Amino acid sequence: NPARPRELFSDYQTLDEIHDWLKSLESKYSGIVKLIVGGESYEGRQILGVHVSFKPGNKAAMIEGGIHAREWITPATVTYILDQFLSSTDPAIRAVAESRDWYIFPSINPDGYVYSHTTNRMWRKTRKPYQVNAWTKCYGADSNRNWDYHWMEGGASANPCSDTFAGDKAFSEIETKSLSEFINTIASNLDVYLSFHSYSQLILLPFGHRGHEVPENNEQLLTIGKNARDKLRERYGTEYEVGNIPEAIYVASGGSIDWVAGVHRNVRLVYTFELRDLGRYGFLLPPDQILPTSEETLDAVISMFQQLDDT
Ligand code: ING
Ligand code: ZN
Repeated sequence: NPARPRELFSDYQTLDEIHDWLKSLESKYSGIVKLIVGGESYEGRQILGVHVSFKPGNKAAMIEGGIHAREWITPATVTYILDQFLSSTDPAIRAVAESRDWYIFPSINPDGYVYSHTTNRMWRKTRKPYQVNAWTKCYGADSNRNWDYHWMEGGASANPCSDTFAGDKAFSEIETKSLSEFINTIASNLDVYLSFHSYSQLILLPFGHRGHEVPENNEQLLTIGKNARDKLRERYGTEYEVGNIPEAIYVASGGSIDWVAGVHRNVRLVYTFELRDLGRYGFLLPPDQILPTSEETLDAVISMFQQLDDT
C-alpha cells in the first residue's frame, strides 16, 4: 500500500512516501482532491500539493511546509492537517475544512528534503550550486530569504556558503520563483496563508525585514494569534509566543510570508508557525511527538479560521 508504507504519523516520511500518499488521495476523494504541481526544483522534482474543494464559491487558503529541509516536523504536521480536513468527523474541523478551497503543499523544498534524508540531516537550503571562487562551490540558497519583497533588507547573507544565503537575486531559486507564480494565479481569491517551520514554538506575524513594517491588520492578527495560542496550549500544555518576526525571533527578510502579505494585500491572515520544541531535540524532534505536535497545531489552525469567520 503506497499510502501508508510506515504508519503515516508514527514516523517521518520520505519525499516519495509523501508524494505517493498525496497521489493516493485523488482517487480516494475523487471530485474533492486534485493533485497540483505548484512548482519545480533545481534537481527537477515537483513541488507537489493538492487542491481540496468540497464546494464551489469558497475563499482559498494555502498551507506550505518543508521550506527548510531539516524541519521534518513541518511536512508531517501539514500532511496531518490535510488528512484531518479530508477524514475527520469532528464538527468543528468539518466546518473549517468545508469553508475553504485548500491549496496544501507539504514539502516545498523537495531537493533539500531528500538531501536531509540521504546525506546531511541538518541541511536547510535548496541545492543549486553557487561557484564561490575558482576552487569552491557552495550549495543552495535559503528559500525563506529568497522571496521578492524587501529582499536582502536584513537577517540574510550574501555568502553562498551561509545557511541564510538569500540567493544572488530575489527569486534566484526555481523553487520560490515557480511557487510564487503559482500563488499569483490563486491570489485574488486567497484569504489565508500559513507557513510552517520548526523549532521555537512561536506564531509569527509579518513583516521580517528591517523596516519593521507591520500589516495593516496587525492588531487583528495579534488577537487571533494569541487566542489560537491559548487553544494550542489547552491540549498538552505546550507554550507558544506570538509576535511580529523581528520582535519574536529576529530580523529576517525575503521570507514567503512577507512576500504574500506584502504583494497580495487582500490575503487577510498570514502567519508562520514555528513548531516544537524549544531546543531539547530541536530539528531532531522524536517521531513520537509527530502526533501530539500535529494535534495541538490543528487546534490552533481551526481556532484561527473560526475567529476570522466570526468577525
Ligand atoms: N525560522 C524562520 C527563518 O526563516 C522566519 C523564521 C519566519 C523568518 C518567517 C522570516 C519569515 O529563519 C526558522 N526556524 O527557519
Ligand atoms: Zn525554517
